[in-house]
Amino acid sequence: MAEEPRCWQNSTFHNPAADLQMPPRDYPLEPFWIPFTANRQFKAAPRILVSAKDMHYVAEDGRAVLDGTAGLWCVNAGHCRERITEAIRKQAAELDYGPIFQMGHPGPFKVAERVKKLLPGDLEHVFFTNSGSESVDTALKIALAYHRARGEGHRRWLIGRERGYHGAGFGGTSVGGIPANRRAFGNLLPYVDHLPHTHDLEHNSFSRGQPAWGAHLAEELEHRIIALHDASNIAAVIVEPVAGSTGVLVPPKGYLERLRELCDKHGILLIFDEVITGFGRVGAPFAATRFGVVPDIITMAKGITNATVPMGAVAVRRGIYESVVNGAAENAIELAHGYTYSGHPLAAAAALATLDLYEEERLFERAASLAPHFENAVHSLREAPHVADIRNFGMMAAIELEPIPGKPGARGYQALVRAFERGVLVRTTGDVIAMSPPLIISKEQIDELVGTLASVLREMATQNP
Ligand code: PXG
Repeated sequence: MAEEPRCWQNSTFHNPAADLQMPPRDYPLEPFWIPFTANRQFKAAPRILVSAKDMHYVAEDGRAVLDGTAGLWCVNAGHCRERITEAIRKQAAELDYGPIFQMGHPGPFKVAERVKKLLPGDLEHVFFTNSGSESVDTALKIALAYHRARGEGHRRWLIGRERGYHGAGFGGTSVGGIPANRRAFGNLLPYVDHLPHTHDLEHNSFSRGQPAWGAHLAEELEHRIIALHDASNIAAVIVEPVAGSTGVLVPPKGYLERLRELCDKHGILLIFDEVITGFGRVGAPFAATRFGVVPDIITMAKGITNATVPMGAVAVRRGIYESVVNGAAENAIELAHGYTYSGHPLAAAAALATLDLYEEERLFERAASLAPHFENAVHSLREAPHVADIRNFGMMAAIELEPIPGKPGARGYQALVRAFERGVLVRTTGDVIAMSPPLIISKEQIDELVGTLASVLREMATQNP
């Protein structure tokens, strides 16, 4: 196969759809209940994407839209990469599906080996799922099963963090710390508590990279959580090393290291949820590598297949796998857990091609080398109207806006809509604008992304001073 040109070398984007007369929408909007979306608001003025290549989407009206969010933090190598789409096409024709309970096919074995090579320490075994949510629920179940296998079944408490996002399953929602995501769903899991989050506008606003303030908040694990529940009852602590969904909260210097020490001291498993931070987003294979803090379990998804086919994974340290597997009776199923589509052949083929692409194009290193330009660009928005904070790490950044009095989230949503109208896709959560472009973005495109936001913010200020 001829080598694909590196897409950041093609700085001019030819939009094929722009030459076409776009057909009218030939489907109704009502039947689809759109996730995590204000359905009535969206359906009144939908934003529909119909195709994509490299750094751009094409909207249904034919406009090219620069992807400032890598889809939903997942298309790390850019869109519709030939290498990956070809691998999926080929696999679909060769082995479409294979049962994965008591049977096997090559794909997931190969992917597990490749992922293992990217992992730090002795994280050596990989369990496959189909999403980040399933990865989180799997990780929590593995943590409980591990303690039980070692005769410590009393360790039942699962500790998340305020403002954490760990997906939409009952486990992830329970350890998650975003109130709006929990409110409607009753009691959720029992035996769950939360650490405080580390964001504080007074102490760490406008930090470039890791804030200097906030490591002491890790002590809350001992001072409050362990004091309350007793260390011997706690199974695991789960955190995003850099929180994504909640608006890019970067760990204070020393914070993750201290969490690791405290978990070690008390026999508590430390889980890093790297669904967003995995596969290059922070300029290294994983945030664990980047911060030099090795957790016991890492959850991942999104970038593992460049988001082409759903796949998630949970990596565990050798001792966890061995305790659970060797702790069970011979010939017994050691972990009664898994999914019909765990290690699906199409996802596995997509993952292998994606990992090849990351490696050949050195995209994790590219992310690391682009990060300073990205940092300078986003921090140039400091003087833009209504900016309350700017934070960044690797190829993740957030601009926190002051809310319009009495209308939280309205300013953020306006920014999303206006940026989209100007041909740039960003993500907003409340009044925080998040950016996480594909790692193939060029410096010029970073400037375009940030420049567009600057004019959007100025324009909005004239209407909503
Ligand atoms: N953990 C983390 C850290 C995540 O960010 C999940 C788990 C769940 O993954 P799935 O694949 O089940 O969605 C996520 C997902 C956003 C946004 O813009 C973030 C996610 C998903 C959709 C939107 O903030 N993260």
